[in-house]
Amino acid sequence: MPQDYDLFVSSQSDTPAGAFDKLLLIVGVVAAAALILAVFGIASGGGGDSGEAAPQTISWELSEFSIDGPAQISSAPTSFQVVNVGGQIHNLVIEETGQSSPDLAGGESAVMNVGDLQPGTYTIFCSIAGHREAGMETQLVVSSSAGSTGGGEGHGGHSGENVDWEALDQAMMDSMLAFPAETEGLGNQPLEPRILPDGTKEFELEVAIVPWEVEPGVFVDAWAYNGQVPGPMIRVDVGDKVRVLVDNQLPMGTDIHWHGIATPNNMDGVAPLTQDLIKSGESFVYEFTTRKPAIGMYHAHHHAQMQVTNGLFGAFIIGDTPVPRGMTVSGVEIPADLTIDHEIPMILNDAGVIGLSLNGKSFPATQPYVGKVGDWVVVHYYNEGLQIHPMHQHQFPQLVFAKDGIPLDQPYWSDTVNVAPGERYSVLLQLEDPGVWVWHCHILTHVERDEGMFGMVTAWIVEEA
Ligand SMILES: [Cu+2]
Repeated sequence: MPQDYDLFVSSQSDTPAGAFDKLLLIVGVVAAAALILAVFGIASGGGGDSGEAAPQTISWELSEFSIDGPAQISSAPTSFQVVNVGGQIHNLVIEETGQSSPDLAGGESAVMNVGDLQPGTYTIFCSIAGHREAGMETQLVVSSSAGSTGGGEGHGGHSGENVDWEALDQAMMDSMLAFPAETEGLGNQPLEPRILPDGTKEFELEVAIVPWEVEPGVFVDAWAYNGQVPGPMIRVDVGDKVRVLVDNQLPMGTDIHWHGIATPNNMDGVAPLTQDLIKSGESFVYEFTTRKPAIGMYHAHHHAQMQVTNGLFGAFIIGDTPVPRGMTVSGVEIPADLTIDHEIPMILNDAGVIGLSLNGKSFPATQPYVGKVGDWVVVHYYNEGLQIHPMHQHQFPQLVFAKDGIPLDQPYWSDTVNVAPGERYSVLLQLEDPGVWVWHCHILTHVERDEGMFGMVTAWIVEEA
């Protein structure tokens, strides 16, 4: 497989003139779809003027650390649709009535039938320890159904009465037109080794907390290798002697596990079983000789639920994983002489301070990918998050040819590739048609919210050859 990172990096940074025109085109289509949805939403939202209060469904979004929903609703038979769009476990409790949703993991949702709430002011909070104090508390005013013309400020209600549908349309259009947005910092950058006299390839990783612009203007305290999220990409050959010097500048201990890569047991990176914890301010040297090709990753194994999701993950690729050149799969012949024009490691995350993201960025800060009609693309999906992500590529079917870096005897075509935590899928696709083609996780709350498009979305900008 050719090493194509120059092309990869440059295609990320230069967006050709005309890309925005193409974006405008798809935005037109999407606007039409949004209009249709809005019409259906109104049609199904109840809220007629007959005087009898129609049942209503109120949407709530839980995240770190806020509860987003309407400030005011009218008294009526009410259900709460509660969605956890964050990464940690949350719930929703109504203090005055004691009603509670189940505990929801990130991405989960539940419907609470709360009945006919009497007019008054209610306190809504999350009862997970510390979360209310951290900001997960809000007030809900329930007004009598006769006087329910006010409100309208709540953005999560969607009950059909006090929702500003036009504002929802506009928020989505604006968020999409903001793509691609420039932000500081780019992860996955190739890390050059120092070649020692005996041929050993030596890499240095400094582990520290750094400011990281996840989405435009939003900086988080990322836990990063060499100041990048994902950490720098390490690429070596089969049979290489590898040395990785780790300098821990975190406020706590850490270690590094080489996921999907064979190492001596004492290099597996699982403190305290295979090594001592690399304490704050300490360093450690990992040394191993690579045995076979791998689409591997490296990440912290100590308090990984926090360290990895906060950014301590990166791609580690060994040798060449063969692409099925010359093979015929489901009637489609893969050219024997194809050359790979773009090779893209795409690391998925959904939790910690980084949150729902592709390669450490949330839409519209995700990198656009630019190619020409006819180009062949290899993508390595990595999931370093806590949830499964069905990665959907518009227009171009993806030939899954390796799972966890292991070549498949029977590759298969898929337009949506499910990637579970810890998994890697390598896919081949060809950019067959010009235009802007979006590429995203298909769990819809991972890509869209009331404020518009965000999270796990990017796009191909395909030009005529
Ligand atoms: Cu997802």
